[in-house]
Amino acid sequence: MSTLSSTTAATPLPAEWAATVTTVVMPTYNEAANLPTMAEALMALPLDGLRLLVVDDNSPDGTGDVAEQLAEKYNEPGRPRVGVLHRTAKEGLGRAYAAGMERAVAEGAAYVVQMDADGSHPAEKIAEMLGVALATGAEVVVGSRYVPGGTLSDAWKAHRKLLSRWANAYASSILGTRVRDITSGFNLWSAQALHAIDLASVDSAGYSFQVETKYRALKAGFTVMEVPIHFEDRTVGESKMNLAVQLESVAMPWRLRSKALRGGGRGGSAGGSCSAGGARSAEHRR
Ligand SMILES: Nc1nc2c(ncn2[C@@H]2O[C@H](COP(=O)(O)OP(=O)(O)OP(=O)(O)O)[C@@H](O)[C@H]2O)c(=O)[nH]1
Ligand SMILES: [Mg+2]
Repeated sequence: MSTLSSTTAATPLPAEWAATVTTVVMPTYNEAANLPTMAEALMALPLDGLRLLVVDDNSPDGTGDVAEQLAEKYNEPGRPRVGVLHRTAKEGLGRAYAAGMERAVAEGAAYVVQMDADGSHPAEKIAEMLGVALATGAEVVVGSRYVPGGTLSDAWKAHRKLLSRWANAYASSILGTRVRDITSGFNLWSAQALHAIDLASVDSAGYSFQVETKYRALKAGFTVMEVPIHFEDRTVGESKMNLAVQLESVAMPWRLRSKALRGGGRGGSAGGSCSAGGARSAEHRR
């Protein structure tokens, strides 16, 4: 099965596409040791329109200050490249994303990329994800571990791989979606799609934000595509995953489904997804 990654990864985007204002929104909590490396990798990409917005929840390790130093380092007169949204308390990944993505769009982003700060997501794939969105008109492009060509870190033990697979199958089967990596945290969104899904009303405080937002996009009739990525394990710093967050992730698909059944959903069925590798056909529902 052919994949776009093999043909487009090394091909630079046309200059006009590379100039598209694309903001990487990066939530951080105690990521001071990771953030400079992340910023360096992003700022080195051949994407003139790329910006980074760090959303820090007042990290005790001083990540917010590190982010300010990076803004000073990379911002140029008339060319803002790094911004920082300081929030006062740790409210969860989902809340940080909702605030950051809203800010990014308000500041003029045509596309927004969600990305962890711990090195798990490959920065060099952003150009490909943007290229897929611009070439196909897809409003959501998922960096996917579970389409052909997608891979997981060897550091992940078998039980963790199984758990991740299971979490995807669990959410997808309850919600009736066909996105293969609906739990992925590495996604590119058009500003139009973000506006339509109404970030302010998203229920998820934690990681289920990834599932809820994709589900809302599908229900609103937007096309979701998936491109394969390699997912690395965190090597520096600590995971913020905890029991409360996991329980929310278990409950959320049921909550979303019952809300949709009660008529609180946003329009059509949520099935459509399309692999950039050509594994599926796109289903537009507008
Ligand atoms: N602002 C903010 N960022 C958060 C919060 N929780 C997690 N993050 C960030 O969200 C990203 C993902 O968190 P991780 O702890 O790596 O979670 P994960 O990738 O699902 O779990 P691991 O596989 O264990 O790394 C990281 O950049 C975190 O710093 C939060 O409450 N607020
Ligand atoms: Mg992580």
